[in-house]
Amino acid sequence: VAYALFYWPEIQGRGEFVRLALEYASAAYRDVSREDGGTEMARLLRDADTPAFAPPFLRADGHLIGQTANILLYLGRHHATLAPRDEAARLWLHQVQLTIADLVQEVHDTHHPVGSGLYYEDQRPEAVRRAADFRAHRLPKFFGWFERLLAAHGDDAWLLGDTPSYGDLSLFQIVAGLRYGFPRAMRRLERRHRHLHRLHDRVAALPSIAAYLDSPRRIAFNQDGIFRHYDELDDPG
Ligand SMILES: N[C@@H](CCC(=O)N[C@@H](CS)C(=O)NCC(=O)O)C(=O)O
Repeated sequence: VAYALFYWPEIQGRGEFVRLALEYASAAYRDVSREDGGTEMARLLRDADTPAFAPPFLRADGHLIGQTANILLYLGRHHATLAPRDEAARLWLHQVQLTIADLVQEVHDTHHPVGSGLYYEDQRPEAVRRAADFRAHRLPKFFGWFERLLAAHGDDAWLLGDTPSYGDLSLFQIVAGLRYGFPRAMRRLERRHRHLHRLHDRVAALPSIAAYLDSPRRIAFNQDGIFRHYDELDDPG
């Protein structure tokens, strides 16, 4: 097996952006913590020469690579299906991916605005305020930007134009996660970002992705992940 992915075994989380890329590339990989419950991941976080600060991280060809966008940059270099060869296009894709990582952090902060180590129930009033601002200002700003990038290539194009890249897979995951977490806000936004919403459905229909989503390897969204559904954080019903 070429790759070993280390990530929390019970959630999609940030690891899902890597899983989607590995699945789309039809790469052989082990999702190690789902086999051993996290023992080896804990050991590597403690003892590795280049320890990740936090999962996900990937072991590949003697490297131990952390940071989701960094892992995707690496995979893109080794799988032509995931990223273009051209340096300018690769850097642009990486830039988009880093921006997706910023959005993921802001999604996380809607339910944990005060402290990641605190229970949601202990920061609920702050979460309600943070989520309202996220829905009103931040989410439309990120989505407006993604929509502009997609629309620039016309209908039924991909982020970089003619062929999908790991960036499209990540945008799929963003839309899927936010539909789970903020169903009412997402319905409100759908008409304004039709390329982005259609991209979600087109990625879900890619044969290798469709097969993955249908398999037991795809963990269901749940209330321990980054995308969570708390009704009071969504648009008022
Ligand atoms: N910027 C990093 C963030 C990694 C991260 O925050 N991982 C979470 C799980 S999704 C974690 O385990 N965090 C533990 C911590 O920050 O102490 C990435 O994109 O990979």
